Amino acid sequence: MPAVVIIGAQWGDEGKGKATDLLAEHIDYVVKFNGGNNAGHTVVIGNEKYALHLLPSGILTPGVTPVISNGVVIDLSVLFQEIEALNARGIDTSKLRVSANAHIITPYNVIVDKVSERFLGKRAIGTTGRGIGPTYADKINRVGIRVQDLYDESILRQKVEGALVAKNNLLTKVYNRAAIRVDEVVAELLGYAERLRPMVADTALELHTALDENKVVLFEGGQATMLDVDHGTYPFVTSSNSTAGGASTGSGIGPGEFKTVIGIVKAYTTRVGAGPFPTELFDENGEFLRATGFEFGTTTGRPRRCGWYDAPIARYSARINGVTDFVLTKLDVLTGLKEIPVCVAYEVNGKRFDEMPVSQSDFHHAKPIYENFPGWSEDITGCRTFADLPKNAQDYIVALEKISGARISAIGVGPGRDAIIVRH
Ligand code: 2SA
Ligand code: GDP
Ligand code: MG
Repeated sequence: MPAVVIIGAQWGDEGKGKATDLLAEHIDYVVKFNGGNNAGHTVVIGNEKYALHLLPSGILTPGVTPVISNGVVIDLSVLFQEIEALNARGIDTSKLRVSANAHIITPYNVIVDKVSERFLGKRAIGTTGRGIGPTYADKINRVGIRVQDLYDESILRQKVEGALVAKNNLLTKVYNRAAIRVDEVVAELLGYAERLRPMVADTALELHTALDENKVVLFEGGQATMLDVDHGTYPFVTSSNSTAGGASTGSGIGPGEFKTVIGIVKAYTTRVGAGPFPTELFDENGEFLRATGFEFGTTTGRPRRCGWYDAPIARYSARINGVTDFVLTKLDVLTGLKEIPVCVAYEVNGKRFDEMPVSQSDFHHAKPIYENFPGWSEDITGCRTFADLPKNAQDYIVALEKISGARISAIGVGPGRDAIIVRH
């Protein structure tokens, strides 16, 4: 399994951090290939809880080389804050490698993210306000600032000037804000250059070399399939490819290398931010899932929208990502429910859809068709084999596996690192 990809199969916060961290003991490199500090991975090790945003969660495992590859957008102030916070808790971050081609989230892109959301009003995406969308927009628009630009002051200045022409027009004429000064931005960015220099690398070359030497490289996706800019519920998505294909373009490793694609799927569904969500619950069951699963944003603290498991979405994710194995997380959160509904198909204007409708309007109006499964009341957090689980929990997993498009190879039964049942 030299190149392994982990992706979220729903709308994020499936517990990817825990799965990455679990596998990290077998791996040599962990690569963050998309997104930025919009991500939030909570990892619990013993009594210690770590919330990571920009750094890959594999950084917590001694001996692993963490890599931030070209597909990531980096807020340098957050990068150094996270490094310092981990160092203060005794975590070694000295092996971190950062791609020279990764794009930098500039201070003006954070401002543009926040003001443009405000101006969208009812049509706002509900972004994390971290400057992610505007930074990827600059990248695609070819006015982005890359890590390597920090080491050529005149190029950096030209690029910042270029990027600010349109931005300052927009900020002053449309958004009623003060213009941003080139000198201030350049000085701020240059302030990080020397600290960053030892980490800057040709990460694609380093990863190729590692794979040639049969090292195990884990690619850790941020956000999730339904938030992917191409395959998610556009425009209510993030601005990167958070599906398995993003691991290839976001790192410079050819698609043929990825033989194992692990989809992380929660035993129910959550979403943060705006956009369609057919199985969303507005009743006491939704409250139960939020409270029991502690469903609040790791980055922003926002309450997450909660709903039942959606099998057409799991199948869609299995297809889009080429999922070889699912890890089903948070099964313990369902303990105590008498009945557990699972969405098996949708109804839109009287018509049944067994798969995700391609039309966004149809998906906005999709009503879930549920099948009910009997619940269990036994505490399952101590279960470590499939056979330890109550019969109804076993049946629930077997039923999900049949309708989700790939085998369920592991099951999370609690937040702790060891609270997992490995089946395959
Ligand atoms: P952005 O900031 O441009 O990426 O926002 C666009 C949409 O993507 C969603 N998004 C997320 N959804 C779930 N989890 C994320 N990470 C944090 C977490 C979120 C938090 O782990 O809890 O703390 O609020 C994440 N990042 C982006 C976002 O909600 C928008 O719908
Ligand atoms: P990520 O964005 O996919 O990395 O997920 P987050 O870290 O944002 O959210 C997942 C949360 O669920 C974290 O607080 C984890 O500690 C927690 N978690 C992960 N697996 C399990 C599990 O099996 N059971 C329970 N109860 N919590 C879990
Ligand atoms: Mg998260």
